[in-house]
Formats: sequence, C-alpha cells, structure tokens
Amino acid sequence: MAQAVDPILDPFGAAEASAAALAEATGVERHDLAIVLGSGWQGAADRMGALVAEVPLADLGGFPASSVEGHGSTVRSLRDGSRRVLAFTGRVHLYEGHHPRVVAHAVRTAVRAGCRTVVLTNAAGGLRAGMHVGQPVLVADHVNFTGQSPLVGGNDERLGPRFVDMTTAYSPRLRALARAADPTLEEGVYCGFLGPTYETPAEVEAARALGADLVGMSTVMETIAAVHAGAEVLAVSLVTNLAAGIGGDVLAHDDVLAAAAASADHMGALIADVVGRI
Ligand code: 8IG
Repeated sequence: MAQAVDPILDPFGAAEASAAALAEATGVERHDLAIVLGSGWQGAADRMGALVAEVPLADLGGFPASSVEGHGSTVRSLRDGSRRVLAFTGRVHLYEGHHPRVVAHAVRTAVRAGCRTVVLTNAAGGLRAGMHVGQPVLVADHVNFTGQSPLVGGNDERLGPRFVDMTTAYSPRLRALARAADPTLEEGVYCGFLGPTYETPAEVEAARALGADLVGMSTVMETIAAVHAGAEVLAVSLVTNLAAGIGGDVLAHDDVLAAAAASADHMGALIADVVGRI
C-alpha cells in the first residue's frame, strides 16, 4: 500500500507515490502510453495488449472511489509487443465533488510512470448537425466551461510550467494518425461543463455559439494536466446522445450507457487500431 499523499496538497508527491506503488504492484517499472476509458470504452482495454496485471486504484493512494455507474476503478498494465500500456478503467469527475487536482491525479500518475502519450476517451452529447448516436469524434480542441483548472494554486515546477500554451493541446500528429486509421473520423470541439445536469436549451445554444460540437463533463481537466506535464494528448468522444433539445428526447444516464454498450466493439477496435499506430 502506498504512503498516502494528498493530491490536493502535494500533486507532484502524490503522483510520484502512486507511480511507485503502481510499479511495485504491477512489476512494471515504466509505462509508455496511458488510456483513460470513459463510458462505453471499457471493452477497448482488452484489445490493446496482453493483460500483465490489474490493480485497484484504491491500492495506489490518492484515488477516490468513483461513484458513477459505468465507470471502473482499476488500472490495467498491458503489453503490446515492447510497448507498455496503462489502461484506467474509469475516472472521477468534478461533478462528483472532486477537486480538479484529484481529477487530474490519474494522468499525473501515468506521466510519472513514464507515459509520454495520454489517450482520453469519453461519452458526450453531440451538437453539430448530422452527428448521430454511436459516432466517434476526434477532439480537435476544447472550451473549458467549468471555471476550474488543475493548475490553479501554487505551481510545482516539477509538474510543469506556471503558464501553459494550449495551441496544440490535442496533438495534430496523433489526430493525423487517428484519421489514417479511420478516414471517416470527424473532428470536433469539446465543451467541458461542470455537470451533473445536462444542458438547458439555452446552454446548448451558448455552447454552439462558442464553437462547440460536443458537450461533456470530463476530459478537460485531464487534458490540461497532461499538456502541463508535456505529454501528447489524443481524445476521442463517443456521441451517446444528441444534446438536450436537439433530439427532442429527455436525457437519461441509462440511455447513455445503452448507447455506449452498443458501440463498445466498434470503439474497442478503433482505439486499438489507433493506439497501435502511435
Ligand atoms: I454521455 O449531453 C454525455 N455527457 N454536459 N451534456 C453533457 N455531458 C454529457 C452529455 C451531454 N452526454
């Protein structure tokens, strides 16, 4: 069991402690790539390599239990040839009441464990005309509408610099690799909301006016932490609903999970193909 270090008080120390506990629990000293699996993406982990070890996040220190149905609470170490992949089977969100530094802890742990590439997956609402449920969309950029950031507060230079350029937060290189894997993949701008409410119709209009194509409640804190740490980010959203007021249906989490489950195989194959090219 790791010496518990609080990621709010000492995000660098906590990431370092969790990475050391991970190496100890898996027997794998360094990993190369991390993937965070959102709703609907769980099946993808099995396709990305041979399972070496699976560790409860509760054993690594700094990780709270996830309270959201459809999200796991383990990390898997996978081997794909010479490459070592870390797959987080779930994540925690701001809307669960977690501090942005707690939300960012998995990504910071992965970077301390050696990962230079972070793949973030999520389920999201689609805003753009023509989007359909079950469609994967490459995140090309984001609007941080949460009013929060894991970088607020004193900056620890061991994590990254005080001010962070976000011009190429969603790596153009990795997006090109993903489009090569699936030329039908569309790209979109993800607007991160605090949640847990879905948007009001006025908020949907606001997001659209801000240039968003997707709305969701995750990913943005993790992307900021990864870019801060110098890692390359690839993010893919699975459209599991059309944003409130667009499809005419009232949104329910069960419908989101059902749409995600129906696309699990497709998303698994897609992400395994893309990750294989990185
Ligand atoms: I799945 O329509 C999923 N997550 N904010 N809006 C927001 N988050 C979401 C949505 C949505 N669908």
